Amino acid sequence: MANPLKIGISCYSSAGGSGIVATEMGLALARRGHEVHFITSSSPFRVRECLERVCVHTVETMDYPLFQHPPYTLALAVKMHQVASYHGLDLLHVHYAIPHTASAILASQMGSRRIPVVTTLHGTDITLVGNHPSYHRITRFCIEQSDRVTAVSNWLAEETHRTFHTDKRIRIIPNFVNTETFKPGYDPELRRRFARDDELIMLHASNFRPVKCAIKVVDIFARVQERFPTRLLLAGDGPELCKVEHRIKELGLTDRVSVLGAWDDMSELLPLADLYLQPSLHESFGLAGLEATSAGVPVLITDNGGPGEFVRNGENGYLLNSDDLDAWVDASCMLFDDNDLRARVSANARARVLADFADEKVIGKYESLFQDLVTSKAD
Ligand code: GMT
Repeated sequence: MANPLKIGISCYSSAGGSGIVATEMGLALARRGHEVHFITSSSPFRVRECLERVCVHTVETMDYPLFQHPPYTLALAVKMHQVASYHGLDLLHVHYAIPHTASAILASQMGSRRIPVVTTLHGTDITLVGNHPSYHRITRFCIEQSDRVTAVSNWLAEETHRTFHTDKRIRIIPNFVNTETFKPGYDPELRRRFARDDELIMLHASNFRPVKCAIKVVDIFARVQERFPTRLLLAGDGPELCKVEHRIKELGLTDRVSVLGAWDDMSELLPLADLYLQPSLHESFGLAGLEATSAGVPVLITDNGGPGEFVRNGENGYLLNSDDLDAWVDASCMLFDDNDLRARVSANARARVLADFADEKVIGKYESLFQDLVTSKAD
């Protein structure tokens, strides 16, 4: 390692792709010898153990009768500035532009020493929230003011340039996965909790927001299970889950679908699946799909967005139009009909992740970006 850095990381600490990327990256950077300070509303959910060189600083907001909502963005800026000053941080790395970048820019300007700010764009901060009139100008400003901006896919970088009419340089650093944690192989007892040995398993995991189109998963499953003895597992929780449950009942599928709620350890669940489905309207990358791929599970995923940057259609998974349910049913049945094809896609999936998306490789790209930034500021 060239030079150990002191890095402040802010992210959403509940379950969610951006929080997972931020947390796993922070923990990996600490293992590489850097000092990592998470500055978040609560302890990030994957920071389970007490690790050397990792510190969690939680932001407290003060409520007051005049406030409709306590101003978290300001309290976060103050905490960032406090941690940066006391611990001598080299940089602030914020995940998800809204509101983390705004807080970081404020914190950066509060003291006598300007702290460099790196923003990582994850997806909905650009495609669903940042482009809303309430946030568009501030998001553009934040992107422009960041010392470095990264996006998790080429697609997201292009969307950002288009949406914000900016020519700010955006570096692409894709999602990554710990290939030792997410790997093929499962506990047969766990599998038997959900399916008989002669049954196949389809799986979907998400935060059940409208963009994930989880109801389509149920509709696809309903047709596939007419042809193959199959079970469906749904992991995660969110606003659309009650509609999904309603659809399961409407179709008379309650005995064949397990609604699991938030599942803590996806690395034990994913390898149980014979097929993973993610028919989102769009995905900037599709981290859950990448984790499934790493576990050697064939993935059917939306063709709208970044998934095409890790899935080669027909080789290590399938890219499908979210609205074309026939295509999802046909691809599922084709894979269930042909064990050799399924085994080939599964092997290709794992190989592609090992080659290009293993955490060590990708985190090295963030590390180089940080080192270059800190060196350039010291010049
Ligand atoms: O997918 C979500 O709704 C959660 C969101 C987040 O920021 O937590 O995920 C986004 O970031 C992930 C990590 O970079 C990407 O893999 C997901 O594709 C992206 N979600 C969308 O673009 C819808």
